[in-house]
Amino acid sequence: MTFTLNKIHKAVNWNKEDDNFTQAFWEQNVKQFWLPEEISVSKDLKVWNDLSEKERDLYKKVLAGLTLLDTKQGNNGIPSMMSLTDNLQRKAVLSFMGTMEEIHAKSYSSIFTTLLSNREIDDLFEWIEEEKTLQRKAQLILEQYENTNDEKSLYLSMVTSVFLESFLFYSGFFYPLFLAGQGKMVSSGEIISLILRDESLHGKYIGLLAKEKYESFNEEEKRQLNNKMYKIFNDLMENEIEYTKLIYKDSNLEEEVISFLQYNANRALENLGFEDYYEVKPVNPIVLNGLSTETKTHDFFSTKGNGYQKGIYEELKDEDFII
Ligand code: MN3
Ligand code: MN3
Repeated sequence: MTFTLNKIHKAVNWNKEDDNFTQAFWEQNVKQFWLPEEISVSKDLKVWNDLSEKERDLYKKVLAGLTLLDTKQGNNGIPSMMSLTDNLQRKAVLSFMGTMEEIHAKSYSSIFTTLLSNREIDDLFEWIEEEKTLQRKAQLILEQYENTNDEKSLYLSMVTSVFLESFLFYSGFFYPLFLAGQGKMVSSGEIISLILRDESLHGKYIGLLAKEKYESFNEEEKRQLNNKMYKIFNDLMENEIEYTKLIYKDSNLEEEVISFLQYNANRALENLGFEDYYEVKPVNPIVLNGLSTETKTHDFFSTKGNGYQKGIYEELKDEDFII
């Protein structure tokens, strides 16, 4: 058989460092690996049943919104960035992160299956499809991800990804952190903490890739990209505030969630190398308490942290076999 080789096919070589951060991020990503099956959500059932109807409704809706974001990040966000990334070690880190997005998306389902009836789960997934602010959020993100075809659009997709992971998620994280900070829904809160820790790492890594790419543009290109970035930022924030006001209505938490969003929006801009956009009010200490999970391991290259220990499963008991 004869054939003409039209390009050289390269294999990933981990024996030398392609840059001074990717291998460290690979190691940290792998070290943080976790599965929802390792956390026993059923411990939350008692507290769940004691929550009011409105509290339960809010809780399941924030998780539903997060499910949609993780689905899009795994299916569209990461692949769009991978498609234009030539460096093979970087591609591998992105691929691993994409797998974690699918694990995040699946972990919400493991919470739903423990706390909700099949009927409630079906209704919730229907709500995702019908809620306009949620659909608009997905559309705004996908408009960028699905148009990743050159270096500038790749940069803007990285920007969008950092906004999604370091800022948009936090309207959803707020409530589980708020409850867990008061000792409620602690196991589900543990899952949220693990997701949050992953997103912090992802936001940092993609932020570094974005900053490097940004430096490859000339001043005029940078100016144009800045305008586009702030347009995406403002469109997303406007919609996020509307979404927050809608799902948090009756909770008396709307204003605090919006402050929390602004606080995290500043962190997202920081990951991208930009100044704070908002003067933020202090974050609710109960939520900060839940967040401290993250700050404890903010030096990502330290321990796995928290109450989470990999490989600890609940022992099977006789009653587990009673159907
Ligand atoms: Mn995720
Ligand atoms: Mn992520």
